[in-house]
Amino acid sequence: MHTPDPSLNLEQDPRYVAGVTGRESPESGVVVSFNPATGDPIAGVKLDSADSYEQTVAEAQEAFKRWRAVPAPVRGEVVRNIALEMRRLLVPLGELESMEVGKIRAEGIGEVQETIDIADYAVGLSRMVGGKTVPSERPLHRMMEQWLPLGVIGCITAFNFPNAVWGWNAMIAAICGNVTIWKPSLLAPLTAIATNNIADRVATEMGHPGIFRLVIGTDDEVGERMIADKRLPLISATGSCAMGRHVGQVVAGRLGRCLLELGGNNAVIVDKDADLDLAVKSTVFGSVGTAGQRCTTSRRLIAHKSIVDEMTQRMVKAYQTIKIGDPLAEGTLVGPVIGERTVEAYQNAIEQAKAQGAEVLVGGSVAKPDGLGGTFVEPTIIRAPASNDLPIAMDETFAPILYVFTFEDIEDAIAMQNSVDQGLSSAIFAGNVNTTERFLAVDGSGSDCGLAYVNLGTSGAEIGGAFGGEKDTGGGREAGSDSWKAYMRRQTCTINYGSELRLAQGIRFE
Ligand code: UN1
Repeated sequence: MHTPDPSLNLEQDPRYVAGVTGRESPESGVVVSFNPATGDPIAGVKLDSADSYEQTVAEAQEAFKRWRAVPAPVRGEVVRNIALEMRRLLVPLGELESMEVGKIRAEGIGEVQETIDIADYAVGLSRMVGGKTVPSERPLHRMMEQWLPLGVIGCITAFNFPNAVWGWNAMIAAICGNVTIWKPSLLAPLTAIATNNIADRVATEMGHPGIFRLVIGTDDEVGERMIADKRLPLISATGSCAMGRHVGQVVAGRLGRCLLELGGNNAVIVDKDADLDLAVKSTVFGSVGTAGQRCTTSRRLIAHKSIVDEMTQRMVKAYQTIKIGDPLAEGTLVGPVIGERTVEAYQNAIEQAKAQGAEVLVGGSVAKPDGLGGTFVEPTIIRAPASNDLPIAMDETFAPILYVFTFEDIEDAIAMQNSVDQGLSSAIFAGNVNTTERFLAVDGSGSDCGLAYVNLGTSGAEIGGAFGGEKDTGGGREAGSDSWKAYMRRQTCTINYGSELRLAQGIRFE
């Protein structure tokens, strides 16, 4: 069980076992977190068992009974203080993330900022999550909706956003009156412990212990139990499409609620009249940021035939100047990928692309910058054959590979953009309003994604909008807009304040 920990001092925490090798071992009951830049173990973390999971859920149910009785704006006050504490610890927490998952310092800190942003948003929301009054067809009757806390929420997160995705869920869930049980990726347990401890410590100090819970366990021991657990009315899960398909089926089997945020295969369309400076800068960030390991990473560039050569040459030039290396060092733009399996997937995708007639324009190899022993790969641009036929580009390879396609007619570009199974993020760079509006067409015939950008890249969403996507991306929406509704249950209330029985639909029963 992960008891509240008032300290961020890793060495003093008895849960860390020094000198353990191997990633996760149910036998020893330990998972080891590695620094992907050096390949060195940082610390071992004790795994939760089926028993400790049970205990966590039982305690969470008790905490829920207390927490739901707290008025929503008072819950907001707790979240406000969590945001203040996250601000105070912004840099060390961001740096811990850099060390554990390899994202560069600016992106590690930026991710914690994203949690602060959603917490601020949730504070405002804590005074707004109300329902509406609906006109009743009957005299002396009132109909209204109210939104009620849902219960204990299960939140499963991936390694690549080990802080903010929890924030999107837990901060909103908290103001809605829920308790969150978080199962983080076993590749990022330290960031999860630090993050959850901050929230739990602040809430506990304010008299509300047990609102933010953590279970760190294997999929078999904890994950499967969690998704099948009827006591968790909502499972919010972020990860691969394969994982989401399994979670979705298990949760649907018990008629629970799912919020899925799964893979993306995001394209950038660049039209003939686009501002190429802007398109190049945005697409470089979109494709190599977080070493290509965002669900919103730009994976396909679909460029008009009149500018495709210039666009790709400029991209290649930019890629040649990108500094790969220690994610915590000044000037590094690309850190390591998370581990060997990603390196293998990267190499395999490049081999397949070549076999399918594509050409590697830049990158394509494993890198060993600054003598570091970690898992680094070169950001890669691959030009599809003139036929645009490149089956490997239909897959999401979670690594910095950008495939380039060519179009003549914007209709073909949109069809190409929509031709993949996933539907998370999409972008267009164009100078003509007719083209950009075509991409956003209100009849739904434009981009089929949950996120659509004009003259911006595919990654880097703000928290104020709803985040998520369609098709194999899973259909869930998190963060802003009305995503809070997923964390509450709606009750339609009808009140007769007269003294006669009046039946709806004019039915007489006398
Ligand atoms: C993810 O990769 O799972 O839009 C989340 C973005 C970030 C969130 C990414 N704000 O790129």
